Amino acid sequence: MNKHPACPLAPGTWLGVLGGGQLGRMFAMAAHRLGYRVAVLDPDPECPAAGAADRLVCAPLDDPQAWSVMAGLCAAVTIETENVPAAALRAIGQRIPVSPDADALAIAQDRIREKRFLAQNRLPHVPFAVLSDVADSRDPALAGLLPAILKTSRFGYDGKGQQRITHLEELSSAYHAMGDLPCVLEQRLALKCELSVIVARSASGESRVFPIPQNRHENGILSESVVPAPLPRATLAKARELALSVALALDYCGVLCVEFFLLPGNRLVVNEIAPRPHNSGHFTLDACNTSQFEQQVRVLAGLPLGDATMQGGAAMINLLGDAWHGGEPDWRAILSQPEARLHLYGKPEARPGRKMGHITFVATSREAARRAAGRNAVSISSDRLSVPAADEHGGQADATGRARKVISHNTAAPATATSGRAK
Ligand code: AIR
Repeated sequence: MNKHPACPLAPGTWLGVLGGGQLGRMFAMAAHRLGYRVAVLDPDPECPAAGAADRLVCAPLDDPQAWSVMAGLCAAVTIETENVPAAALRAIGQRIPVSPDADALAIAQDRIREKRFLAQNRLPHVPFAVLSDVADSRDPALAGLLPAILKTSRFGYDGKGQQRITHLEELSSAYHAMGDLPCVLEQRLALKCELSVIVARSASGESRVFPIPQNRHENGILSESVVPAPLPRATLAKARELALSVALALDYCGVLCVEFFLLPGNRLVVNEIAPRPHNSGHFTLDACNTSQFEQQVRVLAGLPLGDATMQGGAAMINLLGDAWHGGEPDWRAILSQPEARLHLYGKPEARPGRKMGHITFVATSREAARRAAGRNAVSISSDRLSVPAADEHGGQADATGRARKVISHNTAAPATATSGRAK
């Protein structure tokens, strides 16, 4: 496989990204800063990355003709979601360098393969069982894993495709409700906290690890990351070591996030692996010398990795679509805070639980950053945001006159276990 440019790609060269969500948008912005041109493959003409890219190849992610267009236009291609078929990277990788490679994506996008990979490489993981058909769900031996979370093997993220299981009798109907698709049953563990380690690794095996955030989730969706995680040095060192072992075992090239659960006794287990920049790494945009997206560009373009350190501390808060229930929030209070860096993704449709943007509070210490975030919590909370007049469709026209569609809040959304989060 064509893995890596022999020498750095010159500015002006086209870099491609498969997927056009917010992660693709931030990749495009970082690539532009270094002088590259960017092509995005996404089926949605209004996807967040479309406005930040030089060219949108508007087609489904599984369209082989579109893969061919990307391979013809770009000098190297990366991804921004694991819902890209591994076959896309395999096909494009025959012609130009891709990162990550198709094998790493195939493992990280499929919970069954991911768990088996961790087990085979003796990396600590959550006890699990694979359910390939409904007969498996009736196996009495599964009682040993309960209480547990049933997760679809593919295509789940932000708490989607997950269900809590307390009694064995619930399992068959839950399996059926998940579409009779291959699943993993994961034991629900008592967690002290969650943390994530973001690693950038070049084709030559050089790596940089970012400061480690501690993450808090609500309803299966990341709500806050605080950096550096307030944990013992030895625990952070162990998390770094394990994340680098994951990257090495995958022979990974690109940016990778390894999410961990911290258990009582400060024991770490890998929750999951994301083969791309990660929401919990958004603080790197404002707080680190090099962001996770710039590292993604650097690896793809064959440039040296950047310095991943930060001074002081940061707290990142996600802005979900719920905050738009009365129309576009009034950002003036946030923008007047010196510690706050507001990022909005330009999504035309605000759905409950949908990631619309984030705010990073950057300060001289983690505590100061948290205090600044706390001070702003009132203005961030959806109840307290000022509500401009809505247009006749229930949406609100933004400054460009484009109506933003606001989908009503579904209060009946099921809660997801802390340990049963997104893929
Ligand atoms: N994403 C990818 N995996 C997990 C997440 N959150 C990002 C990618 C993807 C976007 O979320 O950038 O394209 C999809 O967001 P949405 O709101 O359209 O579901």
